Amino acid sequence: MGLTVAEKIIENHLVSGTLKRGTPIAIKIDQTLTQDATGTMAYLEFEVIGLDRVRTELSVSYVDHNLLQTDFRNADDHRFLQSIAARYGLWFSRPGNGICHQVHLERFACPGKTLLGSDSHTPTAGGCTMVAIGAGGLDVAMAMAGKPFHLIMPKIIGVHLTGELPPWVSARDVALWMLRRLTVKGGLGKIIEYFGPGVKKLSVPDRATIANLGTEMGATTSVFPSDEITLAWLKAQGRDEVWQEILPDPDAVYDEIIELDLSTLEPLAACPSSPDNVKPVVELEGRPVAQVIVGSCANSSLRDLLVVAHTLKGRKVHPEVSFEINPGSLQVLENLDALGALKELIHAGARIHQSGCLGCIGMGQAPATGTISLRTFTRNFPGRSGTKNDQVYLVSPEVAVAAAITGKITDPRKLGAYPAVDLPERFIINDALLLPPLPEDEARKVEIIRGPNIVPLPQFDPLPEELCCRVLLKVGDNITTDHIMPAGAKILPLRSNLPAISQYVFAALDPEFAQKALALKEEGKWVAVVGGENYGQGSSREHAALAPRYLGVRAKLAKSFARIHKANLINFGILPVTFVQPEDYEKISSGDELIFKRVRQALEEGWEELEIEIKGKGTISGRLELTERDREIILAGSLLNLAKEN
Ligand code: MIC
Ligand code: SF4
Repeated sequence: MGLTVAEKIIENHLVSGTLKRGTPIAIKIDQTLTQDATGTMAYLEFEVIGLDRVRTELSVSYVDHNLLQTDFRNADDHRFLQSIAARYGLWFSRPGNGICHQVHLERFACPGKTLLGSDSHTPTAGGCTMVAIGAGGLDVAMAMAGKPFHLIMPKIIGVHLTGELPPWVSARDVALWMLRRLTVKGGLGKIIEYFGPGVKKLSVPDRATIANLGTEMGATTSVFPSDEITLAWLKAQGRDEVWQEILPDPDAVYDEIIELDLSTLEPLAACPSSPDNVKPVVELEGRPVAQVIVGSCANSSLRDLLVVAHTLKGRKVHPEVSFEINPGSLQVLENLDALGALKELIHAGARIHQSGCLGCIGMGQAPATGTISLRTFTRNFPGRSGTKNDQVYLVSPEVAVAAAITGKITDPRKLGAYPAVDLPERFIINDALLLPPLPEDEARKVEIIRGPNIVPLPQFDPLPEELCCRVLLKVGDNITTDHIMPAGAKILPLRSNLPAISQYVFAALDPEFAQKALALKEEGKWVAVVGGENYGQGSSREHAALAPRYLGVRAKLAKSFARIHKANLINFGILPVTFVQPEDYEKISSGDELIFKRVRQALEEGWEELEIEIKGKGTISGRLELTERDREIILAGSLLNLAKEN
């Protein structure tokens, strides 16, 4: 039987297990990436593991998320990260060099390799045929230590692409079409693999946009084949020596096939406030827009900014619109300039920002009250922009620029001729802000620089025989990690300071959550949180597990969990339990006391279900969907404890 592209790469990296769907596997990780907001914690964890140097083929530490430097704290984090990279043999991408996923695609992505990144959009590199997976910082720290990555072998959805995108329709619309079909949880436990003649019509940055947004479907990763288009991209990056052809076998078998004729697509938009709330732009036309931003790891490549610049030629930004450009990387910015397109943007009235995540993670660029913001970003979860009751629409660069010109949501097909965009055969490559790893003897002499905001990790104790927890919060479906552990300009500087950041856990849902949890902790009591479907979707931030654990959260009971968040809960010894009978969700209220009976024994003996007493209300059954390794981690109290025991 033939293999798909994803199967070929996974098979080549299997350390344990087989390609049998739904079974635990471990894969060798060739490359890792971290970004500053998750990186500080990941390197504190790597230090606890106690190795002298990273044991991957390549590891990169990027600074892209928090560039504001409103006080000493971010600058301290950046210096810490730079000294860590020098000490342990990593590449270091300095602030201003660009968003990790865009820079990785340009400088390091390599067909056929595996990549583990402490950022949920790591699958972007699937556009260059990597099996690239987002994970918590601790999993990435373990991979840097040369340990395999553990996951459940996903199903593979094949998306058969035919036809060609019409004018004014682009890769974003492919992803939005997929999001409408799969929803934010349809990719759970799945890899999305694109194949068929339509693939040839998509450049690597287009493929990367589509792979990037697979994260919003909950997919483990998304993958494209490696063909002559991939070769052209690598040549343009001066890296064609890493190219190899990787195509699906003609008799490859997908677990499910979705047919998509690209020529039938139209401009789409994800409406407030979920990436899967997708509608055709024609249905939204005329709504007034106050802000438009082109940027983020999904849509800020040279192609994206060229389309915008050329469309603006001879036009001006509408007086009611703040039109902002966040270039994906320094390389994008420099090439844009060399092609004369930066001038077009500036002349039309665009505000040019430095390369980085910026408003995508709420670091500035918050929209005005009650106004619509159109963004080529990845997520429009409520409040993520930094403004309460925000109205963020996720769109293609084409739809974005149309609104920047007209001041309202506009079908870009009304703008006339679609500008031709030719990518250079060879990009201007400038690695001025990319520092290579130091040789071992020099690296050993490097001193790690630690500012006062960098606080070492606490110890977490093993699981008790029986868990008695107070339910401090009950939430609904699709709760995001932005709800659990918000980001933004106020909170992001605290990512390397666990006691401080813990104060903001669930801040928007219950501002007193942290206080109440700490008070219970003082009394020696644990806390539980109850959730609905797809609990913990979104970011890979392990702080959404680590900070609650610090506050004494020991169990989460939900209808279902998002993949990365569940792994993070396990890594920090929080028990993820699902309802055997989903209707039991109704039986629990905030304030109830839950007793997870004989929980140690349940984990030690591999039980699939355990009894949960709701004090004064009766007993329900909880499901333990955990591998043997997951059980060992939870019993030990955290993955770090287990690693030390072994
Ligand atoms: C995001 O887009 O939510 C982030 C910020 O990139 C996160 C990582 C983080 O919280 O630091 C992600 O997607 O994993
Ligand atoms: Fe940065 Fe936004 Fe991409 Fe996250 S989604 S990595 S915040 S650009």
